Amino acid sequence: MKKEDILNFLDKKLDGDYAYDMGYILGSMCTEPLDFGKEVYTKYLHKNLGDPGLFKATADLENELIADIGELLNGKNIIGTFTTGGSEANIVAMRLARKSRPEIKDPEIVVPASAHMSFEKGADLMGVKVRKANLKEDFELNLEHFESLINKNTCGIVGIAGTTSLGLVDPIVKMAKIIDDKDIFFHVDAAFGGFVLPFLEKLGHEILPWDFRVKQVCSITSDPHKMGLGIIPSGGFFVRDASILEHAGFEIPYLAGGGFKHLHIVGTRPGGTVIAFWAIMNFLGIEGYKKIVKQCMDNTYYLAKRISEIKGVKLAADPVMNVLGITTESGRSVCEMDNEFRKKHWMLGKFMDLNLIRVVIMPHVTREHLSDFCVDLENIVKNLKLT
Ligand code: 0PR
Repeated sequence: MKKEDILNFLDKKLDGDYAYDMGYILGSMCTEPLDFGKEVYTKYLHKNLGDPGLFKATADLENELIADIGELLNGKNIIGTFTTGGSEANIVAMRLARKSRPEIKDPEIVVPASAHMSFEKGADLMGVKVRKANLKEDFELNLEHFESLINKNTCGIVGIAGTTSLGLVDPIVKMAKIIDDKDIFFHVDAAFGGFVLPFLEKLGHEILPWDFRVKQVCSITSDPHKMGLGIIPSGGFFVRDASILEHAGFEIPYLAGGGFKHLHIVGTRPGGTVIAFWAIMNFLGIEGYKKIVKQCMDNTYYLAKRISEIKGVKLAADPVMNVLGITTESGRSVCEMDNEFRKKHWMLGKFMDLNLIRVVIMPHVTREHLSDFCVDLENIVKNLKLT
């Protein structure tokens, strides 16, 4: 085929996808990467960090960027690596937890019931048991139940800073106290919150410590491809100190650039996304991210207010970050509501276990999109007789 025909074919074929700027994507934690980042990415997309000896300068840049983001997470000399996303970062963390206690025959990790599916995936891969702590009525973690699940087989615990369903932050300091005198690996999943919470704090929001300020926290997931506006796929895994990684790497001796220890699940791994994220972070700076987070929060509060004015539905919880849960006042299932929204093209997240519809107010979501959404919400509530 000719290049022109191929491009025309692809344009037509892919027109069937939803685009972030259509306004309908209200349930995604990804967004349009920053244009400047795309430009940088296309220039460097051949770099392979799976063989870092060939791309030493890219590997250096990765380490510098990790340390910079580590500072944003209130750590010093933080090390780590970029991954394909939060799932890979969480699975790597689980592996480190498991490795940290080789004497445990039947290892377990304790997670809040709100933990992301990636922990189940990791557990399935590694033969680790996941014990899930209940949430309270208000969707916060039931700390007593959490504590009761910790036993001699517990090799790791997980706290979440920005839950997938509601963007809530677990009581990380209290969780840390529970394991203070125990040899248990503490991982914080801030895949979504990692590029929201630091800027919310700088905007004056009161957030309890959740990051490397809490000395028991060993590692953190924080993803560029969510609120960092990075290229898809790019996740981030941050570790407090090098000793944690000592026994965790897989030596690959035959690499063209020289032997290297792999920590990842993948081998070949993009350098372009990392370079692009270095560019994005340096271009936006703290002020740029603060502006983006503020705009997302202003839109979140706008939607929260509009929902509170509609009889029949209510917020599942007060928003901490730019994630909102909508539920019915009567307790009726949100499934029909979700179906009606889908008929009108609104792409939301449906959480059956919590009976809520999730809206993620990403940078691509505008006030106009939300206003249109509320008109449909009002009609759907009326038609379904939810009032
Ligand atoms: N940890 C948390 C707290 C998450 O919310 C997610 C994903 C992950 C880890 C895993 O991250 P990766 O998907 O990068 O591996 N949260 C979103 C979710 O499952 C992912 C997502 C993104 C879903 C875009 C839909 C979508 O359109 O809801």
